[in-house]
Amino acid sequence: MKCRICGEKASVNMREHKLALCKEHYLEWVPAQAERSIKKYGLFTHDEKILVAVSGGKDSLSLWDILQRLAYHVEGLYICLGIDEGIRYSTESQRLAEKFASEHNLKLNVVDIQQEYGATLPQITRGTHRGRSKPCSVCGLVKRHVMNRFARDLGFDVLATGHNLDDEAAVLFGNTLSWSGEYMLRQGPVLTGGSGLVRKVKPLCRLYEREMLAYALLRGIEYIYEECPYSIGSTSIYYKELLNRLENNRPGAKLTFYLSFLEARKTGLFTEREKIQAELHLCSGCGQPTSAPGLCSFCRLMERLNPPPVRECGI
Ligand code: Q46
Ligand code: ZN
Ligand code: ZN
Repeated sequence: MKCRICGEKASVNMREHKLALCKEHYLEWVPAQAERSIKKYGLFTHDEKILVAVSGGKDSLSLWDILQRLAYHVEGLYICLGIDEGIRYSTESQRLAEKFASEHNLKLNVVDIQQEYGATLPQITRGTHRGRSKPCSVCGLVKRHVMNRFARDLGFDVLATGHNLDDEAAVLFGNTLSWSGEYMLRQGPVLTGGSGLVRKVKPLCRLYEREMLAYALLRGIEYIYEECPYSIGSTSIYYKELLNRLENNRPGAKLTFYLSFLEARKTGLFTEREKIQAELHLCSGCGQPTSAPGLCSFCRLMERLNPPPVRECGI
């Protein structure tokens, strides 16, 4: 297989695009694809301050790498969740995020949730619903809250995450199965900000997971290979496996699924009721955006974890 641009031996063959490229041209092609999404969906400009959520994994470190190569004004945020039973996932992923930052002379901000909120993610999960909450739903909630609060308080214009096409297609597949209109309306390359919510963007949303893997490997980015121990057996991994089987038989199916959804969404696919349900409110506790009026899920979670002291009745 030869590189379509220079005719040298190809390093990456993308059946989904009918395109093969050598290492040099592949490492140019990926940032160009990200830049195309940034422009097409109006994600951000060179004048804006961007915070990249960095987990130590291949996607977020590659995103950080790509944005600095494209000369955007970017800093990283690592959230230490304290998932350290067994493989010391948090310690190792933080070490790799810090290593990447220092090697590229980039600024990494770190929020340790144990220092900030008095408990690690496993402790928060055990302390809720008598330990029956799923770690990933608690984790998603905590990360969304911390990322938005940090970005808002430190004056960032935009929060960028490393979600790739496989992540987006899996979420869309799950939402489609139950036709969850309000969630589908909030899914996309950009979630507009305002009223306490910092704009959230996904510059890698059109790039396949294996394309990002190839980018990280060819760029020599050292990332955490181990998956988070809580991801084992998750629904999103199951959906990804199903979609991979589809993609194997029909290269490009995932991209078509996602892009067709984005097109269909523009044409009145959803009811007025779903549009109202998708609107955000401000939490009466922390002032951050929430899907329903009253306290947000994060504040309710923290309330359950640290209930107010029981008062003496005084009789
Ligand atoms: S870190 Fe958190 Fe993931 Fe681990 S607990 Fe689940 S959501 S799997 S991206
Ligand atoms: Zn080439
Ligand atoms: Zn709140």
